[in-house]
Amino acid sequence: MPFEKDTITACATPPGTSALALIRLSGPGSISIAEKLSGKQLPPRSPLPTHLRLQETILDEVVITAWPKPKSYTGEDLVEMSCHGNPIIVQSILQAICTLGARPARPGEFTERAFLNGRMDLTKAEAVLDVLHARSERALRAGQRALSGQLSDRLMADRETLLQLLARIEAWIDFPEEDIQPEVGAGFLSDIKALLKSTASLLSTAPLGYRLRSGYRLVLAGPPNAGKSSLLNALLGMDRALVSPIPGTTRDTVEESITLAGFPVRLIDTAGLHTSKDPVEIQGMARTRVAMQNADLVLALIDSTHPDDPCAKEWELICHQVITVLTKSDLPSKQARKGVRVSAKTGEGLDTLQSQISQRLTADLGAPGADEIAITTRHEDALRKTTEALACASASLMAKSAPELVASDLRLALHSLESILGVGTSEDVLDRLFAQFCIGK
Ligand SMILES: Nc1nc2c(ncn2[C@@H]2O[C@H](COP(=O)(O)OP(=O)(O)OP(=O)(O)O)[C@@H](O)[C@H]2O)c(=O)[nH]1
Ligand SMILES: [Mg+2]
Repeated sequence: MPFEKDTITACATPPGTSALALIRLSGPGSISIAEKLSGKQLPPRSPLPTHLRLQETILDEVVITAWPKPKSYTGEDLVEMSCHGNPIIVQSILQAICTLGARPARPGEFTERAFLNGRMDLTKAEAVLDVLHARSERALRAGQRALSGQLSDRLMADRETLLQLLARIEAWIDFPEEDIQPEVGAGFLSDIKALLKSTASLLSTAPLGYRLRSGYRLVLAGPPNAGKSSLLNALLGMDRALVSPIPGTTRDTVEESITLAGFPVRLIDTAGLHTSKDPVEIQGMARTRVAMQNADLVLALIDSTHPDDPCAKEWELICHQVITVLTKSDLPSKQARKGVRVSAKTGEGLDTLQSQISQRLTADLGAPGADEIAITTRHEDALRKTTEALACASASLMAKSAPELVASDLRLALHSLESILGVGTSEDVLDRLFAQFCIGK
């Protein structure tokens, strides 16, 4: 059922001063409000330069485009106004629009309306979020693919197969005398197995999706004064963390993002690990250990000017993935251990280190594919349920159980699969999802 009640408005561009700002209106009153403010009739889908006036006051010189329903972003009457990017102007236009009957939009409400009006399924609405928030080229490409419908097309194809399987088994339940035995019927089991393969292949993209959205966690660990903060700053190319010759300078974790091999990478500098009775240092080191445990990769820093490191063994115990880094390579070395030699001071070895990190990253998450899709944790949960239900249906079929049992599992699989596309998705899931959007989108 189409969703259309009130008219909403918001500024779709970020707050602050800019050359232009974009104000949007959506809902039944949007075109008439814009026509009242401009005093002109708006041609459909054609930009119109005009002035906006409230009573006798000129609000701004703007360009207005009206997008009549149903072929607009939201599926409702939609108006976009480009005005000068001064927050005072933006505010006065928004106020005037609200005076004429609109209300301020909630975060994501334009996209929510697009979804509720059937302009996009839920995977595409989520892809809008991915495209807006992508922090690397690879994340952006994956988001754009989902937005263009590659994920929903795959899910729709699986849904179609499931519907056909259900129709076949229900026909057998309803007309058993016809003796259409689905377990021996053409390809019934192999269709379920093909579906299982398809959902499993989508499920396998979940770790990639998680890393593309949250970033690959790269932790810099080592004893105090090993040069962790200096290396963090050198990798970032900016002076982010405090550096000093006093051991124990960094007491808490310090995080910053960079892009490596097309991935968003979260660099996490930590408090140095050593034996200490200082309660603040003990807390800081506890955070270091948590960061190491949650890391995708740890750079284990060893000061090459020091012969030994009492905590070195701990890295191997805590971390799965370690690259040993010998720091301060510009100074004479007293270390026999092997590792990537770097100098935060001269930049020596940084290229080698970056390419080793990139190699690990690609080994962990695979090289970018031309049709790469990266599902979200919401998709992952639903796909797991789909897979479980399909596996049950397949087991029941092989055990020659009652066809009603197989049908019930297939219905469950269908229900979970459809929830990914937004069919029957509960209101609180939708609320949580759209709340992640910015206002005006
Ligand atoms: N010569 C030289 N000195 C370095 C290099 N990297 C770090 N240092 C020096 O080593 C000292 C410690 O550096 P930090 O980066 O603060 O070391 P840290 O591991 O973060 O130390 P904590 O925060 O105390 O655990 C500082 O005096 C740095 O200037 C380097 O590549 N070459
Ligand atoms: Mg430090």
